[in-house]
Amino acid sequence: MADLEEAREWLARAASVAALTGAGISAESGVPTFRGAGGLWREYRPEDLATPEAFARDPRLVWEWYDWRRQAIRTAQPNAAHLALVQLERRIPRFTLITQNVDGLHDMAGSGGVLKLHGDIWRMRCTACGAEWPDRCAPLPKLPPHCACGGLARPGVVWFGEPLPDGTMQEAGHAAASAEVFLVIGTSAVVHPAAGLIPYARRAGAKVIEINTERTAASQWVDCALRGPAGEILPRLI
Ligand code: BV8
Ligand code: ZN
Repeated sequence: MADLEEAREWLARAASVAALTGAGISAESGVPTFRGAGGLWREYRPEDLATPEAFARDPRLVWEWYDWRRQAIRTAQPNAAHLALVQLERRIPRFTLITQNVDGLHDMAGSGGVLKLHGDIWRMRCTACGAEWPDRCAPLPKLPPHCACGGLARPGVVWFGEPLPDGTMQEAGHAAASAEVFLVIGTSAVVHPAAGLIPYARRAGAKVIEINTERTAASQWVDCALRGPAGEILPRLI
């Protein structure tokens, strides 16, 4: 298992790098992770509410959860980990940032062309006419929100059981397959198909570096496991 110094050398020599981020990279910005202590809301688990079935059954309850999350992250700012990835993007000829997060903090930090596998909590989509639009109101004036056409609006995120946005996973797969170094940052690696990118990158020959406060389902695939908060480790790594 390689250490930080070796990982730094891999990055210094790499012409193509890809990074997969999860909720853990936003933890130091005060955004609750999914499976950590702050992830629970009332007595519900994300898997109970982030589904089309839950929304069809009780759109108001699902919107109460999203409105609570939007209020919780409205004032969140990118942390040193998000900013370190912006530095890396400027230095590496081919850099692709793939995120499972819906909080928009990578965009706010200045990352370009972020591949959002699971959508964006700051976008809405009409369930009737399909219109999509940005909305940063938190709290929302009315729950559930509606489209100008009168149709019920839903959060612009990918729920469990829903396919990922067209082309996004393909582009992420291409980036993982052509990466010399694949960074896995702040994800428990339990959600698919996102988590599948990690063994995929490894089999394609990438050096896989995991940055996480604890061991995860991906740890078996990594060449270098850097244990600790991403906000401290990433700036040292790059
Ligand atoms: C699909 C948007 C098919 C919504 C999210 C059985 C096996 C394999 C797969 C499945 C299965 N059964 C069902 C499936 C498929 C399912 C799935 O993977 N389920 C899981 C639960 C088993 N996947 C799907 O349904 C996907 N769609 O497969 O479609 C299909 C194809 C065609 C046609 C129809 C259907 C869709 C999945 C997308 C779900 N949406 N989010 C919303 O946000 O409200 S997923 C949700 O989990 C978030 O996006 C989140 O990012 C993601 C993953 O969680 P993590 O990011 O990893 O966060 P977590 O809290 O788990 O972990 C945080 C980590 O950070 C921890 O490791 C912690 O140690 C670490 N950490 C904490 N602090 C720090 C830190 N690290 C560093 N520094 C710190 N400071
Ligand atoms: Zn509409």
